[in-house]
Amino acid sequence: MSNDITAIDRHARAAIDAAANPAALETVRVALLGKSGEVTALLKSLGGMDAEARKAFGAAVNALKTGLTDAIEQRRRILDAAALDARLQAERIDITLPARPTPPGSIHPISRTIEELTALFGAMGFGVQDGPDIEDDWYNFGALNIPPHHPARAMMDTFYLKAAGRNRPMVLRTHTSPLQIRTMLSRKPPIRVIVPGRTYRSDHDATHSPMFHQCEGLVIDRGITLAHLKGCLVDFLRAYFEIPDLKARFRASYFPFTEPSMEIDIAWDRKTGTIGAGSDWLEILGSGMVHPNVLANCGIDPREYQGFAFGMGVERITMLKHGIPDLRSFYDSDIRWLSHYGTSPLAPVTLHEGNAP
Ligand code: 2NL
Repeated sequence: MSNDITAIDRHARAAIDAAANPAALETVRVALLGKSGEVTALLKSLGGMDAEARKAFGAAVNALKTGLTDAIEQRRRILDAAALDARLQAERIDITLPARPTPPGSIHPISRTIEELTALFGAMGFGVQDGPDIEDDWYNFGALNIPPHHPARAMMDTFYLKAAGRNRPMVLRTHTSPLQIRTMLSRKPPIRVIVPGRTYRSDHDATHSPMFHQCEGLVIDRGITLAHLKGCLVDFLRAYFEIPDLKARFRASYFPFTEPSMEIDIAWDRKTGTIGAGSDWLEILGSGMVHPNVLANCGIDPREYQGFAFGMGVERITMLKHGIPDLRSFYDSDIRWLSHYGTSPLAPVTLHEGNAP
């Protein structure tokens, strides 16, 4: 009988080593240790033996069983690792494959101008503020010293929205000023911010769009004067238009939220269209010293703090810089127009010239 065991052990181990894959190994395991397996049959035969024989033979059969179980387990680990290796090889992804070419995109001129304004004013210490397009009419009009009878408040100029649970309507902001109000209410001076963004007026023709973009700016500190306003805005215009000796003039004007108020014009030549010099003038910026009422409305004491503010149309300064003739083309999404006037997303904004070459 012990010869049997040695023989079974030998051929069983040969069969285990010969199993080429987990399924073949399982077949070998069932043939040895399954319900009607060879080793199982030996174990069953123990029942018919006398106690003496059973003791010696039983120990040998159990040792055989344990030895083969271990051998099968060891073989299974080798086969599983080989199977995993084979799968990893087969499923390997070649990450060196070059990407499929995509058509080049470009930055919309409005976005590009806003990037330039951010860089140019950023270099002068201004941060950028944004906020909601739908405003409370106090932030859009009241806080700005715009009286109730002012024409800007009329239905023909402003989009009003019914708002659930409010007795006053909301408005689509008609300028970006409400964000400067919010800035003054939420921060202590010194304040230096620009607010570029979408604005809305009930107006639509060749030179007006119901949605357009403005960029306003605000500086509040002790001892701010008109000289700061002039220096800051002339520097800005020369950098933006890339004309170091650009001629500008300040012309008295009126806004409810500034006192005194000025329009800033830049020189140009009506005949040649050149900007920066010439005997004609282009209106480009509105500006002024922040009205004491506006400061007081925002909890800032006008006897302690002064400031200047300005506003410009983003479409307008973009049209002038790039010679874009029609306002409506900004919103047409014409891919040919976009690839002509758009800027490469990889071209960095530089401080002295706005656009890199
Ligand atoms: C224009 C004129 C301007 C301002 C905007 C402003 C904002 C606050 C206080 C005082 Cl919170 N002023 N903004 C001031 C002067 C002119 O814009 O022609 N925009 C296109």
